Amino acid sequence: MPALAAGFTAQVLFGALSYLLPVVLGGGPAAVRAANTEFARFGALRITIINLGLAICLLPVPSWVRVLCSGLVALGLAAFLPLIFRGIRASRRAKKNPPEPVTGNRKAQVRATKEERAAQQKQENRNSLGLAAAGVAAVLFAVAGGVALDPSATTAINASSTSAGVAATGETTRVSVEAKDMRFTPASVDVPAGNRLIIDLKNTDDEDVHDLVLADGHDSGRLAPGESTSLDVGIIGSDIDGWCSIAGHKQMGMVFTVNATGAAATRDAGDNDAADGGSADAMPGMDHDSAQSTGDDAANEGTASAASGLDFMADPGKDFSAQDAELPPAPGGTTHKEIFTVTEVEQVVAANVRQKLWLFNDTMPGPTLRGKVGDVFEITLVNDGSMGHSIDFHAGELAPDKPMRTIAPGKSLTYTFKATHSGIWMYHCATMPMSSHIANGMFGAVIIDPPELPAVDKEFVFVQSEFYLGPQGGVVDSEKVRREEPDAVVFNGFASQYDHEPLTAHVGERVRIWVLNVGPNRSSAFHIIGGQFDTVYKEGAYVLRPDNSEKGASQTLDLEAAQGGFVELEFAEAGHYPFVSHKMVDAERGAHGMVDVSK
Ligand SMILES: [Cu+2]
Repeated sequence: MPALAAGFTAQVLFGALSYLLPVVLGGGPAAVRAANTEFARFGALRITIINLGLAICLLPVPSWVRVLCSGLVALGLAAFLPLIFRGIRASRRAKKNPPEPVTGNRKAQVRATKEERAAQQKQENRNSLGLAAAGVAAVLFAVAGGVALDPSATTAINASSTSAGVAATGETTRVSVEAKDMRFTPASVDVPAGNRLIIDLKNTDDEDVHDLVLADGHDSGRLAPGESTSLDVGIIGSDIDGWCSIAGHKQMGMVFTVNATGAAATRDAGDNDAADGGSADAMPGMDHDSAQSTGDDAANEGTASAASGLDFMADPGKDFSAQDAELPPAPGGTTHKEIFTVTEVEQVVAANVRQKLWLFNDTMPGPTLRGKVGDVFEITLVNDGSMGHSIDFHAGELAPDKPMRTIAPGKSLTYTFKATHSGIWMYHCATMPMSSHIANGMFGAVIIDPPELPAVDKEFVFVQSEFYLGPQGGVVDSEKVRREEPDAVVFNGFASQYDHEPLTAHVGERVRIWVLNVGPNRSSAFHIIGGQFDTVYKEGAYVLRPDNSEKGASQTLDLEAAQGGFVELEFAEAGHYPFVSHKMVDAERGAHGMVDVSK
């Protein structure tokens, strides 16, 4: 800053000198003009270089650019000194040899001189323009040279939003940060305002993918387990919030704070921590605003939720076909081998609503497995996703350590379990945060028939789950999951799908309906309007059998998250029988379907 002030002062001083000196030297108009000609030599070039150079030095430019530009400015100023001597010499020479006296036709001569001067002026203007252009070119050359000397420093220019008004100190703060177990360690860094910050980030997690996104738009990109990168944040002028943008990781507490220390430091605009007198320390679940960064959360933030397009009555279109709810009998054999491939695919989840789901074998719910007590299931899990995933089968009893471990993208594992008990069992991704992984589609059912399960005319299976919609085409909104505010509650992965494509049955047929509630947060109250259940099996036991001595029946199968069972009934007459979760708000947001019963 003092150098800049000196530069401007020198310029003003030299400017004044160039006008005063010729007058002081005297010697008539010719002498003054002669001195002026010398003082103005390369004037446009010098003025352009000095002023443009000084202006660039004022910007938050890389230090090499500042060095080269200030060098140019100094040269421009220094060039005036020899011109002063040349001016004095020219003035003296003009005084010694005064112009010849005026003779002949004075009028004609004056006219000729005027024309000459006009032509001369035109030429001078043209020269000045060329010189000014040369000055601009010289400064641009210095800037390019400065950037070439230190290319990484240009990010400092990008970071001007956070460094605005803070003079660069020329110092660099460098910090090593580890990403592991839903935490950044350390979770914050103190940076003297004006310092450049470089974060050396390493993902030391065994299997999960992480990144670091800052509120000012800096983004490390996704790091696979063991991978590392350096994030040049540029000049730090104020505090910056950061977080891992993999869906749900921020909600798990994976947040990071850059604390700008020193008098010049201010909180980021829009962050009221300081105003509230609260702590600016990183806290799980704190809110961040950013529309610039990338990643799951960023893709969700600043964009309208796809929930605004929800219309449970809307026709899903002629291409729509409902998920097959009919359940085939258990296949023969006692060993069931399956490959479950985790994919991340965009699918329609309600009329006009698309989400990027995380799925087992591209379906929501995942494949329904069925067997008998004592059967062995050998599942190969392949992670074709972009982050860590895993699987947990409630149908097996085993130590979760190895089979339920999270595997990185591209990895696979084999999960073998023996079905020791009957029931309709949930399976789901067990990678943190499970709420988001389940809500985004990673669940399914394993049905183990109770021994002597009577044959029926028709079996259906419904898996109830909740949608917490991100933007159109985006992933689950983990904030809504945390607040337990689902946008839709659905059977078999699509809102109200069996209203659009009703299931069918005949009067007098015995119908068994298996229901699994995977949540992740809400309970279910399965009810068929116009029907009564004479058989209820819930969580491993018959609650009700036909022809019981009490002559009792049941209206609702109540299921907490991760509970399941089945009901049986016969429809009394032909008609349209809606089925719902009798938690009415859920029935009104997608947990609703229809059975068309005919004779
Ligand atoms: Cu998962």
